[in-house]
Amino acid sequence: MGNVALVGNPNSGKTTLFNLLTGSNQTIGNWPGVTVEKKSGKLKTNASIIIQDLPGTYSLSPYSIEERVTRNFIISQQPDLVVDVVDSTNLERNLYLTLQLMETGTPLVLALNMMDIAEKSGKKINIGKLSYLLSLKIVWISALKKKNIQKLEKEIESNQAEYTYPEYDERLESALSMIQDTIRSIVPADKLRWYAIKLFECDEQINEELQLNEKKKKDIKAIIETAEEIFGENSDSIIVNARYDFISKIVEMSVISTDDFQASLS
Ligand code: GDP
Ligand code: K
Ligand code: MG
Repeated sequence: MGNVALVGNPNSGKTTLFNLLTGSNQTIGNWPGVTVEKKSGKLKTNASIIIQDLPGTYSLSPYSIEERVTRNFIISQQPDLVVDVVDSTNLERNLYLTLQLMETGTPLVLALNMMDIAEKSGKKINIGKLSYLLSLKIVWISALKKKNIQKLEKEIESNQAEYTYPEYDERLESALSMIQDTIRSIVPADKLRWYAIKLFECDEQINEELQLNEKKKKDIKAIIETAEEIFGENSDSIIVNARYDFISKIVEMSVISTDDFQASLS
């Protein structure tokens, strides 16, 4: 176990956390072929673990350089662990990336950052419940105030980061499972769901990478068209909405607004 990547939305606190975890022990350069900064360093408490500070991103689409660097790193370098740095004051938006990370199948731990100010935003997060509903290990931290960082370091070293995939609308799941059957023989088993979702979204980069034969392309196109007819929207909207539905359900169950609580007491 040696290669750990910090991933998260811009301004979620990745670099602050990276500096805490690595101290002055850092290498700074550029990602190959692009002018995006590449920072790596050894974990202070265990020099056999290399931490990468990946570019901030809201999504794993192939549209921006940051998105491409981050997703290509996760898919082709296969880090031993991804630490998803989440801004807890902006939970819904940040969890949108979390779900996409889970779709890749990468080992994943959630670092729930900015907990020093989360409650000031009028919300209380039930971390145990959120962790259960996402089936992910969650460690709350404050990178700025250096709170609970040791717990996160222990979590990184123990690397128990398995989870079950988020399940979306059953009509979408059935389309995804048909696409999985079509590509089962040509992609790694642990990346089957990632490739099925990307093909369903008609992701250009993945289509080029897989170079499917005409028969498979035609079968997948038919699966997508059927789903689009059932849902009455295009395939990438189907996925986007499925993620947001999933997120709003679990946030509803695990976050209470302290403003409401105050109101009900008075
Ligand atoms: P990055 O874009 O993900 O690398 O985020 P940065 O590490 O650059 O942090 C963005 C801003 O959030 C900076 O102003 C940090 O000082 C601040 N920040 C990071 N972690 C925390 C935290 O736990 N609590 C608070 N209140 N601010 C934080
Ligand atoms: K920043
Ligand atoms: Mg940064």
